[in-house]
Amino acid sequence: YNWTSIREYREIKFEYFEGIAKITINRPHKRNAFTPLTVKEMSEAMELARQDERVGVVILTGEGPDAFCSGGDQSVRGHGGYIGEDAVPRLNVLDLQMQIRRIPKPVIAMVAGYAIGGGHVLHVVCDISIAADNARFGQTGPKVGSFDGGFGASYLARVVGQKKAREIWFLCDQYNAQEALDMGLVNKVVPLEQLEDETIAWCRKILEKSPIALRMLKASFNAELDGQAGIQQLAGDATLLYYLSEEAKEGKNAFLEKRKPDFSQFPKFP
Ligand code: 2NE
Repeated sequence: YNWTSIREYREIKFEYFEGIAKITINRPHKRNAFTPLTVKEMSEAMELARQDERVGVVILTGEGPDAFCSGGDQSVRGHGGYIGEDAVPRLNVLDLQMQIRRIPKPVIAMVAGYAIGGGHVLHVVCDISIAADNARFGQTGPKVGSFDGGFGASYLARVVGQKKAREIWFLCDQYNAQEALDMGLVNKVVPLEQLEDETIAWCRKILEKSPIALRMLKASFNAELDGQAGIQQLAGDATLLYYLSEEAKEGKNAFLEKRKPDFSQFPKFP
C-alpha cells in the first residue's frame, strides 16, 4: 500500500492512503509502550484525522509484528503518572481514549502481538479490532501497581461481560487471539501476514457506506453507555442534520434579513 506521511513525529507514524489515516505507535524496542509524548502525538494525529475531510476511517496500530502496545512505559512512570520531557506527570492516555470514542469516524485497532495493560484498553475502546494470529491480550494493572477503572473496566465489561472482565483484571492472565475472538473481544483473527490486507478490506467496505449513517451509529452506540455526554454527542449530530434542512435555514435567514420566520411552509410530521 502506498502510505504517505501526513506529518512527521518522533514516537508515532501518521500516514494516509485512500481515505484511511493510520496511526502507528513507533517504539517497537519497548513493545510499543507509550510515554506522555507518544500519547500527545497520537492525540494530535487523531484530531488531524478528525478534521481531515479525506479521512473516513482510522487505523490504530503498533510498529512491527511483536506488539500493538504494551501500555504505559514503566521506565518513565514517576510520582503521580508518566513523566515526560517537561517533568510533569501525566495520564493523558485517558483523554486519548475519549478522543477515540468521540471521533465521528470508525477507528479500527489492527493488533499484532501484545495488546497489554493500557495498550489493551486502547484496542478495547476502538470500534473494531482485527487481530493477527500471534496477538495476545491482557491487563496487568494489579501486578504492576496500576488500574484503569474507567473504560478499561466498565467498557471492557460491556464488551466481554462482567464475569470475564473481572477475571481479566483480577488474574492478569494473557489470552490468545482465538480466546479473544471467542469472548467477543475482537472481530476477526487472520494470519499475521494477512493482517494489513484484512484491515484495509474492512476499511474499504466501511468507506463505501454513508458517512452520516456511520457517524449517527457511532454516536448512538456511545449514547447508550455515556450518559449525558453520550446524549450530547448524539444530539450534536442531530443538530448537524437539522442545520442541513431548509427549515433550519429559514430561521437563520429570517434573523439575518430582519423579518419574521415563516415556518408554516414546513411539514408537521406525525
Ligand atoms: C508486553 C510483554 C508481555 C512482552 O513480553 P516479551 O517477553 O515479549 O518482551 P520483553 O522482553 O518483556 O520486552 C521487550 C523490551 O520492552 C520493554 C521491556 O522492558 C524490554 O526491554 P529490555 O529489557 O529489552 O530493555 N517493555 C515492554 N513493555 C514495557 C512497558 N510497558 N514499559 C516499559 N518497558 C517495556 C512484557 O514486556 C510486559 O509484560 N510488559 C509490561 C506490560 C505492562 O505492565 N504495562 C503497563 C500496564 S499499566 C498501564 O499501561 C496503564 C494503566 O494501568 C492505567 C493508565 C495508563 C496506563
